[in-house]
Amino acid sequence: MAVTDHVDLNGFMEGVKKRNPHQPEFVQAVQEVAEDIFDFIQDKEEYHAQQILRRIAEPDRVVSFRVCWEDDNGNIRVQRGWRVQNNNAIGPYKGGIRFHPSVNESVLKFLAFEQTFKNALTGLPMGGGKGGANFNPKGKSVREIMRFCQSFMTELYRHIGPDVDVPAGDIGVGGREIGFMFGQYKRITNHWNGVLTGKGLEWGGSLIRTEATGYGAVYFLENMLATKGESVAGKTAVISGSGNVATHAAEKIVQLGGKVLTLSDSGGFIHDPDGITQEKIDWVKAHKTHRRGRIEEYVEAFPGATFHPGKTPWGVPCDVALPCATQNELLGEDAKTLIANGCKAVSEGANMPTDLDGVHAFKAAKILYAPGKASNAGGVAVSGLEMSQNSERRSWKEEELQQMLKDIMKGIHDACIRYGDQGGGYIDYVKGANIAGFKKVADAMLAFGVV
Ligand code: NDP
Ligand code: 2IT
Repeated sequence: MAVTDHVDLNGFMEGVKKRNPHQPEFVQAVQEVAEDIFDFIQDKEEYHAQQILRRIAEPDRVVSFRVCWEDDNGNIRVQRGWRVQNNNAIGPYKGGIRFHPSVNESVLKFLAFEQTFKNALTGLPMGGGKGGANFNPKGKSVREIMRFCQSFMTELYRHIGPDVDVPAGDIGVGGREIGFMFGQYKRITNHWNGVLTGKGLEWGGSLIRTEATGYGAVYFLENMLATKGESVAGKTAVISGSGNVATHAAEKIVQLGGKVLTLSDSGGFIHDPDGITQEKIDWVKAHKTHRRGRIEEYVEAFPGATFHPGKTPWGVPCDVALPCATQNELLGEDAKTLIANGCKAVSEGANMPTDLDGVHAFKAAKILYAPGKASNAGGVAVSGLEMSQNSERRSWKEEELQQMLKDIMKGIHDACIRYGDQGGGYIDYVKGANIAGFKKVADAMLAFGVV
């Protein structure tokens, strides 16, 4: 009798839960994928026999390490760092680094798992990984951030490399932190290479990498709306977050003629019924640089707006919604509220911002709903283009990169239609993204045999 977890979805998920106790985010991410993949592989014996999903849901390795650093008062502080290398079937591990107090192994395993499918969807040769630390950059001095980044890289460097694993930014890690980490990598190894992406333009970075995730999420939204003969122009948008992804998503919505009503941070959300214009977005970007300001201060600068402490923005009526802050920030009830208020489309800028109840609600209502692994892939896609430019030792022009980003987002949209078209004008983008991402990785794994 075949030994297999692939008996049925429930049996498979029981095994995942048992092997990953106390890792709810990881279990949630696997469940969302498994719900679609079990349907798809039902009549595909090879995927069962080779235990492909079971293998993708077991990281190649999880490296966990101590990160010591000294704060400005001379206290020795100890943080925990990780790099989760989930799967390198189609290319070197690739994925961001997150610095946030909520970081733990479950969060990074879910992110590395999601990244595996996302990176496959871009069409570029990148495997899936993610890393980070339970370090809180808020309120830290620049020198403290530098010392932390250097200490983090002093361990991480031995696990990464331009053909091995290429980290980038994520929550709490932007260009400044990538600079500190790249400097330390170079100092330890004496190698100048494309080991990190999201680098500064003067030292190997790519044009439009900073903007790519937010812009890409709006390009994906445009592609979805186009299937209904509609566009972003004239639409009202509710956006959460006020970091890299949220501000650039807002910027692209404004450029395409939409009206942005909200932004948020962990303190609450602001609602600006007059619309958050480019000038106001520039204010937010400057204000939130290096996580110094709070979004609530927006209402002092722009008195037409209101601040709603401790709340998420999903109750504000809108045509389109873009969750761009963090995981599980949009719950089942929020999804129902958005649907009841007439929201037509949701494009996720964050990773897994919608919980499973919310995903099921969007699917049941058959609205245009794009999961992060499809709609926020623009960031890692331009990271992939940064890797190519580093290998080529040259820099491509902005127009070329803009076009490539648009083409990649369109390619992901096409892939979602290929596997997610349910007939009757409904496209299940979750299913489409899961199957298209899975198939590419799975077929590569089949070619390699049991390794
Ligand atoms: P930033 O650090 O630039 O901004 C994060 C934003 O989200 C801040 O407004 C922050 O608020 C808010 N936030 C973070 N954690 C929480 C929380 N627990 N509750 C409420 N709000 C929170 O990160 P990014 O914009 O880069 O990342 C945002 C999301 O996009 C993440 O899910 C990330 O994984 C995803 N993503 C990022 C990509 C990139 O290229 N940067 C690529 C693809 C996905 P506060 O300031 O109060 O902490
Ligand atoms: O979640 C993500 O895709 C990112 N944080 C970007 C990863 C990358 O390698 O650019």
